[in-house]
Amino acid sequence: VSQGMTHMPASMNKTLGPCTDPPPNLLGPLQVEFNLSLTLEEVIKEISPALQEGGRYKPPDCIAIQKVAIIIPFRNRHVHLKQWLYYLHPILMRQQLDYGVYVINQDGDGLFNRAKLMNTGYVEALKQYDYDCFVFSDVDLIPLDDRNLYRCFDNPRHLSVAIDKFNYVLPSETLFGGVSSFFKNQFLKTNGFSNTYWGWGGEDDDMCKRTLFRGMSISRPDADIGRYKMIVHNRDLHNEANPKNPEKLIHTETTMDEDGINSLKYTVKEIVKGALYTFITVDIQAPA
Ligand code: UDH
Repeated sequence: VSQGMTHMPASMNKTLGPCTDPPPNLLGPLQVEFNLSLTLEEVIKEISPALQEGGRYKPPDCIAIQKVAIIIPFRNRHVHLKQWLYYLHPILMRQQLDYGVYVINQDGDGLFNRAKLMNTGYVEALKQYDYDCFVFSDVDLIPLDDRNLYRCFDNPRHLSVAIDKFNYVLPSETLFGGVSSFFKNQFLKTNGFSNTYWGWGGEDDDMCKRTLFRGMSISRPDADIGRYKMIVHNRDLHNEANPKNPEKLIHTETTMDEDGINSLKYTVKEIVKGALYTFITVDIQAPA
C-alpha cells in the first residue's frame, strides 16, 4: 500500500465542495410558539456551540453558496431578540449559509430611524467580512418555513410576504417592509435606503420605488413558503407614525442619488461581539 492521501481520515481532508442547492436538511413548515420559557443564558448554551464569536457561522462540511450579513435594526427589544435568535439560528444553519448576525442598536432616545440603521448595518458588516448578500430583518418576524431562504436572488427580494398579522396575505404588491434581501451590487444600485425617514412609516415604500426606478423588480417566495409569525407588541416610544413621511415619497426619484449610502453619517459608540450576535451601538444623529 502506498503512503498516499487515501489513508488520511476524512476529517483531515480540508478540500470542501460547494454546498448543495437546495440545502439537503430543510424541514419545511415549522412549529413556532411564542411561549419560550428559556432565559437568554439557556438560549446561548443551546445554540452557541455551533457558532463563532459575534454570531458567525460557516457550514462545517461544504462551502456556502453565499456570504450573508443579517442586519437587524434595533432599540430596546431584547425579549424579541432572544426569540429571534432562538428560532433563526437553527434555520440559517440548516440553510447552510456563511452568515453573521448584526444587531444595529440606535443610541439615545431620539426619533427611531429603521432605514438609517439598516444602511449603517450594511457599512459596518462589510468592515467585518467580505459579505456579498445582505438580509434586513425586523426583530419581531419569525419565518414559519425554512425553505424561505435567507439569501439573495436575481432581483431584490421581499421575504416576509405572508404574515399572520395580515392573515397570511400580502396586502399590496408594493409592500417591501419586514424582511428583505439585496446582493451588494443591487443595494448599491439603489444607493441603499434613504436616511431621512424619522419615526414610523414610508422608508420601505421608498425602497420599493428605488428598486423599480433602477430597473429592478421585487422577487418573492411563494405565499405558502413565505409565511411568518409576528411577535405581538405595542407601538414603541419615539417611533410614532410620522405624517411627513408619506409625502416624501413623491420625491424619491430626484433625491435618491444624494440620499443613501453615499450620504450616510453616523458614529459607532460600541461594538460587542457576543455569543449569538454582534451588537453595534450607533449614534445616528436623531432629532429629539
Ligand atoms: N424597532 C426597534 N425598536 C423600536 C422601534 C423599532 O427595535 O423602538 C425595530 C424592530 O426591529 C422592529 C422594526 O424596527 O421590528 C420595525 O418597527 P415596528 O415593529 O414598530 O413596526 P411595525 O410596522 O409595527 O412592525 C408598527 C406598530 C404596531 C402597533 C400595533 C399596536 N397593536
